[in-house]
Amino acid sequence: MKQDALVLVSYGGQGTIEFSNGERLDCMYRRSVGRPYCGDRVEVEITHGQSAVVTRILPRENVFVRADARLRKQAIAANLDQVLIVIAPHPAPSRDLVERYLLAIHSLGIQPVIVLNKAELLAENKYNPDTPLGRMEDYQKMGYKVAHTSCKTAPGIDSLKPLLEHKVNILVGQSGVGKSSLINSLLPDLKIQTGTLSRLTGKGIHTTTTTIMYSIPAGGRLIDSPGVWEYGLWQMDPVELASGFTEFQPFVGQCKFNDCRHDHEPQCAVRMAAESGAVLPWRYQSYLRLLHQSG
Ligand SMILES: Nc1nc2c(ncn2[C@@H]2O[C@H](COP(=O)(O)OP(=O)(O)OP(=O)(O)O)[C@@H](O)[C@H]2O)c(=O)[nH]1
Ligand SMILES: [Mg+2]
Ligand SMILES: [Zn+2]
Repeated sequence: MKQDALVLVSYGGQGTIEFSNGERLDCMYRRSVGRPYCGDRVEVEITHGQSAVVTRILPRENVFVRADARLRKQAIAANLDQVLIVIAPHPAPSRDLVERYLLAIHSLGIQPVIVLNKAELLAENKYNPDTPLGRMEDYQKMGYKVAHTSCKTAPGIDSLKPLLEHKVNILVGQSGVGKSSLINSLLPDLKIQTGTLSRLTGKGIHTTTTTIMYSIPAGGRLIDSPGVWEYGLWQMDPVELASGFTEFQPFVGQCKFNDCRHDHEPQCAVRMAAESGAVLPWRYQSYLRLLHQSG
């Protein structure tokens, strides 16, 4: 018998799937079919009532990837609606981390939310305003959804809740910013959910090593992912890079040269916009760093 299912978690050669009636089952992969990702919709063959094999991976709407040191794409999860970029005062975000994520999310055509967790530490810690922590208002003005959260105290997680419902969301960000803690706070039945995911220990807080999809009681999904030190972007050409800086768009057509990289070219409208303040200078500086890194 063949049935469609959703992949909740994917290990080496096997994973846990969920059927439309909510039932969960461990299943095996076949080399010929390939390895599905968390969030993949698959067709499975069930034999003897209990053992399942993935026979087909259904077409993907998108795949969220990161690039490794050799710029090869590594899949994290598939079929997403929204990516929550989680940052915190501690560990402090690296300089272009948010921009890297925003570029990747833009290229997938899905929605970002920038979440500043451990927000209660902002008041205590003196932080450099010229870092992502000091730019939440700028992001909001640019039209991005932002949320300040704390898993320990005020402001809590209530502002985040309504942004997630009925969507497939993934939490990404540096290790230790509180992605798993947010999931813990957002999902009251997390223990029950982890209980049905066979390989998970559920032994409290520890570094996440596997990407796992949970259900939001009100509808929708929430995916936890392992933390990164730096989010690696794949090779992007200047056009793809600039298109991810959406506020540059009114200016890119006004550059003197069609193939302007918006760097040192004469009469570059983007650079002039940054000089006049029409584009935030720190965003332009970030663009230049990413441009030079992408070769
Ligand atoms: N002060 C404070 N600490 C928090 C908050 N949220 C999480 N923490 C703490 O931060 C530490 C790391 O939290 P995790 O939820 O494991 O972080 P993570 O992002 O899942 O880390 P990885 O799984 O390694 O990627 C834990 O000690 C949490 O108790 C918060 O809002 N405020
Ligand atoms: Mg975690
Ligand atoms: Zn230009």
